[in-house]
Amino acid sequence: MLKLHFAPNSRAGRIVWLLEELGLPYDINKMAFSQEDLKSDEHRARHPLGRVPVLDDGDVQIYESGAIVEYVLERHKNGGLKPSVDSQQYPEYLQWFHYCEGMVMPPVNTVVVQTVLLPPDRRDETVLGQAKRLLSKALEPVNQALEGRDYLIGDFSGADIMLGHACFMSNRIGCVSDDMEHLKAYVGRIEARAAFQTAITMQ
Ligand SMILES: N[C@@H](CCC(=O)N[C@@H](CS)C(=O)NCC(=O)O)C(=O)O
Repeated sequence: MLKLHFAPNSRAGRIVWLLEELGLPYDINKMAFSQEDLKSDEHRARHPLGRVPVLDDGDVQIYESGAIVEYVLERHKNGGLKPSVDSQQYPEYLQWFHYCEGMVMPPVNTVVVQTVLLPPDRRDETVLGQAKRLLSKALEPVNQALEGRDYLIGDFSGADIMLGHACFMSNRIGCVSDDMEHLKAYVGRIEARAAFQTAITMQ
């Protein structure tokens, strides 16, 4: 049985979303999003930086949300929710899948650090402003790609689990402007998915 090490309001939600979309059974180790839980010796033995998500699958233990999504799709869904390697959609799938952690999440992290995680006296408005501008620029091509499409490569795929979740987070922190209409509509479609709702409300 798959076992997910989870904390609420984190990228671990991506893996709950994935497993729910796929209908795969799983156990869950719910931790608090706290130093006490995430930086415990027990959790650092799973992830050296004390982060989530981490997935156990028998003898396998794996971290990095993107790697976990790929692992589950290949090992447990026979390549489901991803286009075949020789299809036209495949390069785009790879691009948007990796654009998530490569381009969108770094400024999302900075915005969260500068607005929530740091105590007010250590926040820096300049750093926050730079991160918001960078995030807005990073989201513009996503908005354009979604014109006339329901999901990133047309059909719902693993790329949506990754980048769709990052778009949801960007919207939640107030960084998707109303003029990014395709992106706004996309976030709405994601939020309407039952599997996503299960993931995002899990505490
Ligand atoms: N690139 C990693 C990022 C993992 C990560 O930073 N997770 C955050 C939650 S979204 C975390 O565990 N933060 C706890 C901490 O920094 O102490 C992934 O995609 O899994």
